[in-house]
Amino acid sequence: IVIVIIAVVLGLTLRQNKSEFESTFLSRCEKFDQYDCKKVWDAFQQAYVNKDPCKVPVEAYDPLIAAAPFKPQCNRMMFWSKTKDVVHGFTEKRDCFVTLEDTLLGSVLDGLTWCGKEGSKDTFTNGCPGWSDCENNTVRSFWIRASAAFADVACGNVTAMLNGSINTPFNPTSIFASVEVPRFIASRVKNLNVVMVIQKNNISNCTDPSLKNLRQSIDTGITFSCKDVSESQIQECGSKPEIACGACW
Ligand code: N1C
Repeated sequence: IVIVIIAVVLGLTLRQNKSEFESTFLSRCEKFDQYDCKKVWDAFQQAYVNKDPCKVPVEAYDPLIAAAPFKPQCNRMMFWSKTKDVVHGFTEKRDCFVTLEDTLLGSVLDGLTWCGKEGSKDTFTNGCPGWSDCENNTVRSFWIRASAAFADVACGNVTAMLNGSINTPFNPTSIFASVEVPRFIASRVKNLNVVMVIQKNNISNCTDPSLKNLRQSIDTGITFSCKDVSESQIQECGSKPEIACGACW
């Protein structure tokens, strides 16, 4: 009996408690059916655990993408750059578009920071490198890999919301420009429709020179359009379900 008690106590103290991060990951994951969240968690962890957080290449997340692949949702896929709040304010209310954050991996990791450490099998949420502290950082490599996989399945009419309140709405250093647009291929994607979000103090619109770069960088065969739409019009459509998705702008 004494031995059994000692064994149980030892086992309990040695067993690592689920971290808050893992709990968040699993509870967000479990909102999606048809996925084995424990498997997804394991595939996720292997990408960065026990590694220098600045030495996690984009490919480290390949097994994670394979464990939770993206399904194409033709004519409904929404991309964005510097317009996250407007986009999600809209997509939360209306079932018109699917963003990366509506997929399992995007929703599970949205807003989170994580990294590993050499010589440790834990996940840390403090002291992780920032977005531009080093090239191959844990969080940035994830978003690049996930965005690439999401763009790889884009098909039909693709929508992108860009920000008319900044100097360069189509910025070559953004994930949208550097990772997603180059993956839109004419055999899958018919049109790229840009919605330029116009606020009161907008400084650019569809005539901005950076949009010419976008038009020129898309695969030949994909048609391009750009429409200036006020933020209030997007919000109005978000709150009026009687307006058809296709009639929002
Ligand atoms: O660099 P960005 O914009 O152009 O990236 C946005 C682009 C979208 O189309 C998404 O599909 O890339 C995808 N994406 C996300 O879905 C996402 N969710 C949260 C890219 N980054 C994402 N984040 C965080 O936003 C990420 O941690 C990073 O800090 C920003 C990048 O957004 P951006 O510069 O506005």
